[in-house]
Amino acid sequence: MKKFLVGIAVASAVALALTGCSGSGSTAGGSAKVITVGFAQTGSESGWRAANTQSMKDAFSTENGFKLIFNAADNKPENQIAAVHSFINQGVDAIVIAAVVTTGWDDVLKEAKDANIPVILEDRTIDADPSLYASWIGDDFKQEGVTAGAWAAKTLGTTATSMVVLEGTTGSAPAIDRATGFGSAIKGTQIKTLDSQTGNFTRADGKTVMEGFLQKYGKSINLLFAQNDDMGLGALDAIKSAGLTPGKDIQIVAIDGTKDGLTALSQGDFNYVVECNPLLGEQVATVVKDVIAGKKVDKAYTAKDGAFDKDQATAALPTRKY
Ligand code: GZL
Repeated sequence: MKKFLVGIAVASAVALALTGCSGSGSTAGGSAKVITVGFAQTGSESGWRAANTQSMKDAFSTENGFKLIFNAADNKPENQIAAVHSFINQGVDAIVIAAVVTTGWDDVLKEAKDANIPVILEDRTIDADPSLYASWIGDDFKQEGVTAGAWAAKTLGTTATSMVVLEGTTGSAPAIDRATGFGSAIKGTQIKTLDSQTGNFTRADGKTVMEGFLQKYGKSINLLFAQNDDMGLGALDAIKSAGLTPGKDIQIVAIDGTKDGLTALSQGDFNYVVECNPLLGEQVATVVKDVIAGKKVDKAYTAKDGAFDKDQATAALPTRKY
């Protein structure tokens, strides 16, 4: 599994684009053939998703030799399957998928394979025969969970701690893997889970579910693990409305590292934020061009992720790209 530094990927992709020496062969006049790509995005559920979508649209530009057909599925798996069927029927050159959930992909991916249309996964992984897709580009969700859990274990593990969890989209790879990683990191500590429910990676649902947790458990909650910044940001409203102080009465650890999440951390509302880099577009575009050109590509490209405490967030904010 290859780790990539977005900076290096950007340099190589720009170099390839400038020299025009990538893409599927060349047409008369030496210009590369336009590559038509169908992109099945989850939807627009979070700040992270907005940054990921922009990164993909920037990379799959006409200047870079692409025609992008973009579909946002409103986080409905059935909409995504329909979008991929449509891309196949349109005869696109390649399909990129950020899968809402991990299951239900084999049949439509077999259709893409039968149509000789390569599939590349970005962001989320799926449970399907690996021969049905050329490559995956994304972040290590399990490690993100381990990093968040290790902070919780170090900070609160030796005192009786009651935790509630705002889970991501049910059945999605980040929700599954972050929970696994976090659970492994707090094993054997005094952190006990009071409740765990999905907030669908959105602020609105994060607030609603946190309101329910507060009605049920009140001041006995010491820690909130929000599987993305947006649900944690929604929970802040609920915590403050309950007359409690986030970051103090209830400590909060979240994952994504968006500007809003790092701002909450810098202001003391959050206590720790683990990064999940959404700027995947350049790497995905490079892999698509290589696949179309018949070059060998790795099965997985993993983005580098960091983590932030209050001071690190304050230092990072002035130049934060998303
Ligand atoms: C993670 C990505 C998740 C983010 C959420 O790579 O799939 O989906 O953590 C987003 O913010 O909605």
